[in-house]
Amino acid sequence: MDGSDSKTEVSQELTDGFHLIIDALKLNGINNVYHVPGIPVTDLGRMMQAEGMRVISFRHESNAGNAAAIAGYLTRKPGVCLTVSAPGFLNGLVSLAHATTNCWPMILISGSSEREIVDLQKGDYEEMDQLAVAKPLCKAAYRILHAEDIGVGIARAIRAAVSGRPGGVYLDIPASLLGQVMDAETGARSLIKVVDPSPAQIPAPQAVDRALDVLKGAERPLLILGKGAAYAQCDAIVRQFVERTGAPYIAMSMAKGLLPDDHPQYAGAARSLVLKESDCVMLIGARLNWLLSHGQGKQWGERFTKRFIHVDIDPKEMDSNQPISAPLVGDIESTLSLMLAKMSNWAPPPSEWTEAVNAKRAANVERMAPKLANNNVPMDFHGALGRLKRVFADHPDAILVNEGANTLDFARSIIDMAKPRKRLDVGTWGVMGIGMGTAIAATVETGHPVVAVEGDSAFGFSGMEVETICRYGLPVCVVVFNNSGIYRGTDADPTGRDPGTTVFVRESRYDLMMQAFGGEGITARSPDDLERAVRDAIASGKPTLVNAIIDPEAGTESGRIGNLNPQSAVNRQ
Ligand code: ADP
Ligand code: TZD
Ligand code: MG
Repeated sequence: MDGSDSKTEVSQELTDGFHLIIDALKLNGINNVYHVPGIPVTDLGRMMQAEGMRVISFRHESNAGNAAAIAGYLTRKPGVCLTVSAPGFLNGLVSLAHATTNCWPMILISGSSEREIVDLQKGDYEEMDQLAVAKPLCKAAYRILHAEDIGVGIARAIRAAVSGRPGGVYLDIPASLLGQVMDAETGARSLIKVVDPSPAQIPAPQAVDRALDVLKGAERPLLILGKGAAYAQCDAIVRQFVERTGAPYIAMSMAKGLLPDDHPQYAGAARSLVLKESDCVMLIGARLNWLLSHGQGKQWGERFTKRFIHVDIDPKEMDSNQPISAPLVGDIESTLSLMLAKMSNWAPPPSEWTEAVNAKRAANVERMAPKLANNNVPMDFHGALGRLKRVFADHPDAILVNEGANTLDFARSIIDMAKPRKRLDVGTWGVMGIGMGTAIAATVETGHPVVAVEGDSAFGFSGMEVETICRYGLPVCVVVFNNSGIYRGTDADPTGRDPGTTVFVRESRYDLMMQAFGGEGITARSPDDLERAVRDAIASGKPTLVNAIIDPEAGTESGRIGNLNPQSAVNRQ
C-alpha cells in the first residue's frame, strides 16, 4: 500500500482515499450528500459531484445535518452529512444527536486533523479529538486511518446506522486518508456491499400469542402509531392490521397519514377520551416518552389500570415507563404480519366503545369547523391553518414541514395528512431549526413539493438556507407564521430598556429574504391571500416565501406544552 512509488509507475491503475469513499457510498446506494465545503473535504465534495452523486451544499452544517437526518428517515438508508473539522463537525453534531434521539439512520462524515498532532495537542488547524467528542452523542463512532480500511469503515457505519434501532453514526476521516493511494483493483476488492443491512427481527411465537391474548381480552382497545411505524415502510401491513383489529387508533405527530387522517378508525379528534378510557393500549413504533406523558397522569386515567402491548425493535424500550403486559420485540413488518396470520376470525371491539369514540370525534370536529373557516384580519392560527388544510387536501403528495410552538401544535391538529411520511417536524426533542434542512432534503429525496409551515422564531434558526433553496431551484414554499415573536409578539421589558425577550421586529419582511436570492416573496394578511399564495407556489414549483402576518396576540405560551415551564415562587415586580 505504499503509494508513493507505484504512483509514478502505474498511475492509471491507482485509486485513493477520495475515490474509495465515493465508490463505497455509491456501491451501497448512497447517492446524496448534504455538505458544507472547506479544509480538508472541499475536493471530496467536488469529486462526489463529478462522480454523479447529488451534493447539496448548505450555508451551515446544522442545516446540512438536519437534511441528512430526515433523508435517513425518509429512505431507510443513512443520510450523509459531510463537514470540515472541529467547528464544522460540532455544528453537524447537534443534528447527529437529533437523528439518534429520533431513531433515524444518519452518518456524519467529518474531516479531521492528523492523529500525531491531535493526540499530542500540538495545536493543528481546527484541532479536536472529534471521535471522543462524538462517541457519547451517537449510536456508534469510527475512524478510518488506512485507505484499505475504507470499505470496512463505510460498511460498519451503514450497518450501525440502519440495523436494530436506527441512529446516528460518526465517521472520522483524517485529512491524510483522502490522499492515500493504493492499487485500484485491490481497492475495488476491499469495498463491501452490505448484505441485508437491517435484518428482519422476528418476535418469538409465544410473544405473539401473548399479545393476541391481551388484545383479545380488551373491551376498550386503543392503538398508537408512532414514527417508528412510518419509518418501517410497511404501510399496507400496518393498515391491514389496524383495520383487522377494528380498534380506534391515534397517530403520533410524524405517523399522521400512515393511514389517511380521515380513516373511520382515526381517533385523533377524540384523543383525550381514548387515552383516558381505553383499557388496553398497543404501541406500534411509539415510545411512552414525554410526548405521551410517560403513560401516566390525568390524561391517562388511573395508573396501573391499563394493559400495554408494545411493539418495538429495541428490547430496552420495554417497561421504560409503564409495565408492559405483552412486549413484542421485533420489527414492525414481521411482527404485525405474524399477528395478522393468527387473526382471521378477529372480533371487532364492543360497539359501545367504538360508538362512544365516534360520537366524541364528530362533536369535536363540528365544534372546530367554524373556527377554521374564519377570514379574520389580522389572521389567527385557526383561520390561517384552516386554509392550509384545504390546500393539503388538494395536494396529498405535498410534504408538510412544520416547526414552531403554536404554529407547530395547531398545524399538527388542524392539517390532515392523507399519505405516509408527508408530515416532517421537530421530532422527539422539539428542535427549532430543522425547517430548511428538512424541506430541502424532503424534496431532494422524494421529488415532491414541500410546504414548510414555520413559526417566525423557528424559521430564523435556518432561514439563510433560502439561498440554498433558490440556488438549487427547489419546489419549496416557506410559509412564515409571523406573529412577531416567540409564542406571541406582545412581551415588553419591564424596565423599559430593551425589547421583551420573546419579541421580534414587528411585521418583519421575511418575504424580502426570498426575493433577495431570486425567489418569490409575498405578504399575506388574510386567509384568502394565504391560500391563494400557497396554491400558486405549489402550481409554479418556484421557491416561494409567504410572509403570513398573524395577530401577535393569538398564541399561547409554549403552544400546548406550557405546563412544562417551571414557575418561580418569587415575585420581585
Ligand atoms: P413517536 O415520537 O412517533 O412516538 P418514537 O420516536 O418515540 O415515535 O418511537 C419510535 C420507535 O420505533 C423507537 O422506539 C424505535 O426503536 C422503533 N422502531 C424504529 N424502527 C422500527 C422497526 N422497523 N420496527 C420496530 N420498531 C421500530
Ligand atoms: N432552541 C432550540 C434548538 N429548540 C427549541 N425548542 C428552543 C430553542 C425553544 N423554543 C421552543 O421550544 S419553540 C420556540 C423556541 C425558541 C419558538 C417558538 O416561536 P415561533 O412559534 O415563532 O417559532 P409561535 O407560533 O410564535 O409559537
Ligand atoms: Mg412566532
